[in-house]
Amino acid sequence: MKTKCDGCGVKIQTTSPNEKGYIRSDVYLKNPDHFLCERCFHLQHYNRVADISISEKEFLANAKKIAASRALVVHIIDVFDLEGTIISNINELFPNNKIMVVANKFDLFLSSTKPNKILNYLRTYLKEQGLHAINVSLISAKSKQDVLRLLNKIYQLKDEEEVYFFGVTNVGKSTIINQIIDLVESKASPITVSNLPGTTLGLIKLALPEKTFIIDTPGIIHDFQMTKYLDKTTLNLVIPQKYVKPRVYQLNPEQTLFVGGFAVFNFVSGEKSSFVAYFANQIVIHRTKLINAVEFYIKHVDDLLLIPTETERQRLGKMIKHEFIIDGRVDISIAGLGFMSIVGQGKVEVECFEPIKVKAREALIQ
Ligand SMILES: Nc1nc2c(ncn2[C@@H]2O[C@H](COP(=O)(O)OP(=O)(O)OP(=O)(O)O)[C@@H](O)[C@H]2O)c(=O)[nH]1
Ligand SMILES: [Mg+2]
Repeated sequence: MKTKCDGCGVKIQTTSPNEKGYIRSDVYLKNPDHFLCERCFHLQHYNRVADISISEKEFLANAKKIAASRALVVHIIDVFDLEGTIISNINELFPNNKIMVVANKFDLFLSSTKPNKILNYLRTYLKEQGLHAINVSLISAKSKQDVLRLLNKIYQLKDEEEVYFFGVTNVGKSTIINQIIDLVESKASPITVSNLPGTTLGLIKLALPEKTFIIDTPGIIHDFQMTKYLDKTTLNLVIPQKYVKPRVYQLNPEQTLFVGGFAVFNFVSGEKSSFVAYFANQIVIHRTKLINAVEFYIKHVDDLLLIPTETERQRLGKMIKHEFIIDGRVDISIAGLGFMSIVGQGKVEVECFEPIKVKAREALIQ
């Protein structure tokens, strides 16, 4: 008899409806070979969910298990949210494993974006983070061709039967595996996929031809990623599903750009500069005069700026300022949300909620 949910890999139980893995015993007994836990059933059928996720302890326990093997580790990251999704100590977690990095969600960029340029950028970026990978790939889980290319690479690189997909929540691990299930015409049930942090809860093993097993793992939720603090309705607006339209502003000094109610970019002083916003299309970008910015935020945080909601803002806590001196091209990224690409000169102050990582980096899109 199977004891793990097909959708998220959690060990099932029939006694505590509010704990993870719950399934009604009559539902389980009806079809004990193929079933979903209540949480996955709700996610897959009604797009609703109970708030359950894995702890750091469980995440580390999974990592330990992988580290004890010689399996290939495929570290999936989100190319749109590099700062939020790179696990920079991955080599320490897996000192004896081959590590391959896969940057997913390339479809979020304009189709004119050159993959080779992004790949070169990523290689340098990963090195700077102290991350050593035997291969770096750029894909979109939505493209069958990309996933097929990835699968071939995995077969080429792996030494053992088992291959682990590892990464923070929401980078698309399960989506890629579902695409593989489709490509190899496997009879395996599709894995649950959602915008919510912490969708996969246990290890899910997929058998592939030539004695190969891909294992999906639950992602950790970083404290410094915006998505950790948001409810489902907001997450649906904030996690881009389709390509992100770059929004371009020429800013004079003493002007401000609001990124919804999430962040405020104050262009304090300098030369007229270009600000290109790469955030989900549904997030309002609004320009005001710097002198009016505080008043504007207070007045419009719940109507024009709309998100995050008041409850989410309470969770996020107070806002703090980060100061950047710009001279040329630079991106300022907000973990879990997106980035502002700036070309110009001057002083920029970014206000954002205290727990969220706000960082300057070399421009990704040149
Ligand atoms: N645009 C775009 N969205 C993607 C892609 N891959 C995944 N997504 C979306 O990203 C969200 C998260 O996908 P999942 O596959 O559930 O992510 P995960 O890494 O398995 O997350 P956990 O199970 O929580 O660790 C979903 O809304 C997917 O539709 C992609 O290549 N492009
Ligand atoms: Mg998953």
